[in-house]
Amino acid sequence: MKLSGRTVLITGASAGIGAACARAFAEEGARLILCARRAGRLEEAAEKLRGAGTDVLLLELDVRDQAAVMERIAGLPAEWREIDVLVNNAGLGRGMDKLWEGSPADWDEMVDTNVKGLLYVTRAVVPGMAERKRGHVINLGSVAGHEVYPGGAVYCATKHAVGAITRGLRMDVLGTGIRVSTVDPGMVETEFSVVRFHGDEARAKNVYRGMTALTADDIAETIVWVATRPPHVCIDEVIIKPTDQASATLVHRTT
Ligand code: NDP
Ligand code: 8X3
Repeated sequence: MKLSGRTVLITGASAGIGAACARAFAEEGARLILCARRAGRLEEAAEKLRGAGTDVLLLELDVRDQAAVMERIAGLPAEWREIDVLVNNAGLGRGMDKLWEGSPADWDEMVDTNVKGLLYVTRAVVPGMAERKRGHVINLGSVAGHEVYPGGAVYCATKHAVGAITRGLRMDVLGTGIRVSTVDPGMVETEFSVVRFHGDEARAKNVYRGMTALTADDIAETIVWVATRPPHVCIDEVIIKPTDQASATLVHRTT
């Protein structure tokens, strides 16, 4: 399917995979609604994209805020309301403590963002797709939605939930023409680990020590591939890992 002139809403577009998706969809000629909390970051990205001729609308939004999600998406300017592709990417890991020593505040943040935030945005966007009988929801799952690893119980639970929501939505929209996909990466070097370790850059860097991680652009390229299949083709699920990673915990390192 050609994306030229299509409207794509990307959550978590201020960094990492979401920002790379913005660049990749722009290259396909899409119009972009970029959503995140950090308006300054979005503005910087938008300036570059607009300079290259892309039509961009910024949506400063915390996906955990149900009322704001509903109001802001319902209140989009008329020319931006027909969303063709929704990339549900906003998400995070917080902490890697053993479950019984973990922080409930970290759990809330992960569940509220990765699960409830994704649900709110989906609830706000999909009715329009159903009316128009076309659209594509692409969720960011993870290998953490297929496996569980020590210190990752809650993050993995949220990504298992994303898998269940993806499969359930796929069933619920059957017959509407809407496609639903999940792209599930292994290790991608973004700000993810810095956020997970509450800003500890050294600990974050160590996650990717001696191995070649995926880049945000690798994932964006995959997401654009998923979105550009012919309308009768739905890629339900893609699992993509670095060659150096065989499972969530089995990683080949040279140092
Ligand atoms: P980054 O930390 O680099 O980017 C996360 C993005 O999510 C930022 O733009 C951030 O924007 C946004 N975000 C976080 N919380 C909210 C919120 N409450 N409301 C709106 N936006 C929010 O991480 P990645 O790019 O790596 O992660 C993107 C997705 O990919 C996540 O769902 C993650 O779980 C998933 N993933 C990542 C992997 C990895 O190894 N990096 C592997 C597998 C999956 P802001 O702070 O400005 O709001
Ligand atoms: C992020 C990848 O392996 O840290 O979803 O869970 S991992």
